[in-house]
This record gives sequence, structure tokens and C-alpha cells, in this order.
Amino acid sequence: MTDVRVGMVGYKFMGKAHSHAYRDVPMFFPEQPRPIMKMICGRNEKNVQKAAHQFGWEASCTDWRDLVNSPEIDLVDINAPSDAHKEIALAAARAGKHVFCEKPLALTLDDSREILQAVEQAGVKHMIGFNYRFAPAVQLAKKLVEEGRLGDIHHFRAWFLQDWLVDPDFPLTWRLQKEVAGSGSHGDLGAHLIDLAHFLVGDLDEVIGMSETFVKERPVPKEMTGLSAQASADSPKEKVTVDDATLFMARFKNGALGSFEATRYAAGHRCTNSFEINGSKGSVKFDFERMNELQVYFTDDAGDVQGFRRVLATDPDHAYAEAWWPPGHTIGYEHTFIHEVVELMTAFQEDRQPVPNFHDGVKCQQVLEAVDLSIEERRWIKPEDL
Ligand code: SOE
Repeated sequence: MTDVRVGMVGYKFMGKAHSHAYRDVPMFFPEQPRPIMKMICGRNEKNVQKAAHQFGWEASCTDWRDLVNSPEIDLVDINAPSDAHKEIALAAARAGKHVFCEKPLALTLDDSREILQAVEQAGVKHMIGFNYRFAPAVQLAKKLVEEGRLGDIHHFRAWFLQDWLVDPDFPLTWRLQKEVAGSGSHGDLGAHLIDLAHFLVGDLDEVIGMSETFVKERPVPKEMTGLSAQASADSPKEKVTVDDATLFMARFKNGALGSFEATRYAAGHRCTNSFEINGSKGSVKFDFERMNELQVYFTDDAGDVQGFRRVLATDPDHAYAEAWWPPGHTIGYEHTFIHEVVELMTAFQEDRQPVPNFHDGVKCQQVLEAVDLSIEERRWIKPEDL
């Protein structure tokens, strides 16, 4: 298979990130099958036409069914708000299309399982957008763990901190409505941490958490947009139905201990997605705001030079780095999506499932719901019991 003809639903934040990735893959990864940007879909005709032109899609439509049922589309890419994922993914699978879906896979564990079952029955490829796995520095952390260079893992400590809700007058966007978003910081930010934990350390055995909604009511926005939503001073207020912050502790199946913190109230933190892993032979530290770097410490370094060293993951030894610039020439957020699409295209080339896929999406949802249940019942919960 040489080309993969893509139809994409949604053209806002993630739609733009994915479009950019489709454009860059053929230029920097010419050995992969080419994603052909066939059709983009959005509800507002004028805006979706504008996006099609700006991002480089051949055509646009306002009904996602047209795209899903088009014989010209091989892969359906879902970037619509979370409550739309299930219907589109099920229809795409039934139409025999491969499916690429932004996280979270669905609003609930039951819905995620239904989607997984549908793609498996259809025998199509499926991928979920946990993009942070694809930072070369994160791939390096994975390699060090996998090769045993950090020894036995004792701790995984992760935090995803943003601050766009500190202002109590920030409007009630869809991200703050449970029926559209599924959950708040937990599903939006915590989901990434859970996926990184699965990727880097392994499955969680049990979890216990706590959460808070600091501002209970917010002004209704003029238009239901995402992070750029605006409300006027006299807008009526309505209830926030998701968590503002969720923290939890976990025990991994391999005996490691984990702590996780997701919040949109950490003033000064715009997008601090960080983790540390401590093992018997060393440690690593990652901070997305310095995404090209991995801090690495090895216990067997000579005593007089012990300490964390800063490894810049831009050398040919590092994942994806050779396709980019000479060593030391750094990359950014958008590259995580480009690498994600490289994995997807490679899966087409090798005729296998891409990773992460909907199994990872379901596993993440299982942990999210186990944490919610632990909060409700104030006790430890095993995700696999759900
Ligand atoms: C907004 O909170 C957001 O864009 C998330 O939706 C993303 O998944 C995360 O990568 C960054 O923050």
C-alpha cells in the first residue's frame, strides 16, 4: 500500500496539529506511505472551507457521514469534541475504515470497550492520540527502562499542571461539561500521565484518589469553543460538572509506587507535563516544557561526578531525531504529532496495528474510572476489576 487517503473530523486545536503532521510526514519521512489529505469535516460550512484551504485538504464537508461513507477515504481521523467520538468511530468501523481517534477514546469505559470491539470485528487498524509518547526524550526514557539501565523501578511520579482556569470568570467551555468532555483535568491531562505510566513502567494494580472542583459555577460563553472561549461580564452562570484537579496514588503490578497529579489551577504552569522514574540503578526526569531534554542519573557513575546529566535527545542515537536537523537543533510540540503519524503510516507499511491503539485507550479509561470510583467510595480500587 502506498498512499493512505485520510478524512478528518474537526479542525480546531487537534485538527490543526494533525493536519500539520500529515503535511510534514512526506517531507521528512519519505519512506513511509503518504497520507493524502482528502477531506475535512466541520459543522460550520464557512469555517471548515477556510480550514480546508489553510491546512491543505482537497475537499470539505459539514456532515461526517459523507466522509465516513466516501469510497475515497481509507482512514477516518476523529478530532471532534469527546462526546462525538463514539458515534463516528462506530460508523467508521462499520464502513470498514481504519480509525485514528484523539484521546479520550470515549466518555465512559463501556463506550470505549464498544468502540474497541467494533474495530476488532471490522478488522481495521486503530490508533489513539497519546502524542507525548512520541517525544524523542520520552522514547529515550522508555529505552533506558526497557534495557534495564535504571534497574528495578521503584517510583513513577507524574504531574500535568496547567493554569487556564485560575481566573474564576473563564467561561464554561465544553471541556468543563461532563456530558461533552467526560471529565475535567482527570481525563484531559491525567489521561496522558496514565498512558505514560503504562508505556514506561507497566500496568497499575490498584489506585486511590481525590479530586476537587474549586469554582462551582462559570459564565456561559458566547460561542462553544475550546481554550479560546470568551464570555461577557453579564453572561449567566451555570454549574461546572467536571473535576478541576484530580490526584491519585497507585501501586504498579511490578511493585513500583506511583503518584499522579492533574490540575488546571497551578498558577504559572502553562503546560508542565512531567515525570520522574527512580530505579535501583538510576533515575530519569522529563519536563515537556523542555521537551528535547531528559535528565539522567546513574548510580554507578564515579562518586566525584555523580549527579543528573542533561541529555539532549537530538542525536542520531535518539528516536526520530535523524529525520530532522543536525544534533542540537531542537524540535517542538507539533513533532509529537508528526511522529505519531509516522507510527501510523509505518503500521500500514508493515500491516500491523499501530501503538498506542484502542487497547491502550480502553486501559487508560479503566484507570480513569477506577480512580473516580475510589474517590466516590473512599477506598483502593483495582482497575482490572472494572
Ligand atoms: C488542553 O488542556 C490540552 O490541550 C489537552 O486537551 C491536551 O490533550 C494536552 O496535550 C494539552 O492540554
